[in-house]
Amino acid sequence: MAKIALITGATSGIGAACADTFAAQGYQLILIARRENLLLSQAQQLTDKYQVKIKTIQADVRDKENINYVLDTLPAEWKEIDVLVNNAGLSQGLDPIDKGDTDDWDTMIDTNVKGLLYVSKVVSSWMVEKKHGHIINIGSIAGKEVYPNGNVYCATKHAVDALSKGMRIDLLPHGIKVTAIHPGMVETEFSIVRFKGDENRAKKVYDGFEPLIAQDIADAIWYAVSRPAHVNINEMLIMPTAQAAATIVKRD
Ligand code: NDP
Ligand code: 8X3
Repeated sequence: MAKIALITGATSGIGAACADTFAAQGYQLILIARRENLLLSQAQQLTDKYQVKIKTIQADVRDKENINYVLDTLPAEWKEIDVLVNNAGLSQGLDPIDKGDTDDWDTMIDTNVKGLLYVSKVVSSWMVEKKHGHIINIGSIAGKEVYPNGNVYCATKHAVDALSKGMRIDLLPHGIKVTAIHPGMVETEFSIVRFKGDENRAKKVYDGFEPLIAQDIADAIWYAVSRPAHVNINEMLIMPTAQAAATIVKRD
């Protein structure tokens, strides 16, 4: 029977690259994101390319009731999830703490921390029953360092770092692996979202150096997932060669 991966935030960037990578490996996919048109076209493309079964769930990970509902009502055979990739996340704004928008703070905390928890609670309970599974949490260099104006986004990613360690401890008795993947700068829709659609400002973030691409992170995730049963990759911090720390980048 094909293995199953559930990927949140699958319509763009790292999540979309993961969907392609897991489908290429023959996994059945459950893909969650808010933009239904993208989910549907992506599922069609992957089905055509790899002939794998895909279930799309148009949902917002912040909506606890709905997340519980859509996961609980999955057919039993789709609850046999081998890999959960907690990828849905975002940054909004880049302002000093006294000038930040509290709605942006709520969005980041609700998505990056609480959304990850809502999905993890349900899926980890199924993994505990089976005594099998692997949870991949997408953290960030922003979960290892704090940079100017990154305040709340960095706090959410520090929370993902702590939660990954906590999950690893709590799920240890059940043989469930937990891996945190911490990327540096990856060129995706991330900066466009951070700067609320300002594509010129977003593009400048990656000017003068070669950033990571989403596939670099999908490759790292696949490396972690494809280790033998007795090996767990606790975490990986993956940077562009031109980036030494959150704010130290060698630009041409
Ligand atoms: P993208 O903006 O390209 O992708 C983000 C994905 O998350 C989209 O598919 C989006 O889909 C989904 N998403 C956002 N909010 C929600 C929500 N409330 N419910 C469900 N899905 C949601 O960015 P990346 O691929 O770069 O980001 C993926 C992860 O990687 C994030 O957790 C980010 O913090 C992290 N990261 C990114 C880095 C970078 O430099 N790009 C570096 C380090 C970490 P939709 O809009 O359809 O819901
Ligand atoms: C995204 C990386 O440092 O650009 O998590 O905020 S950073």
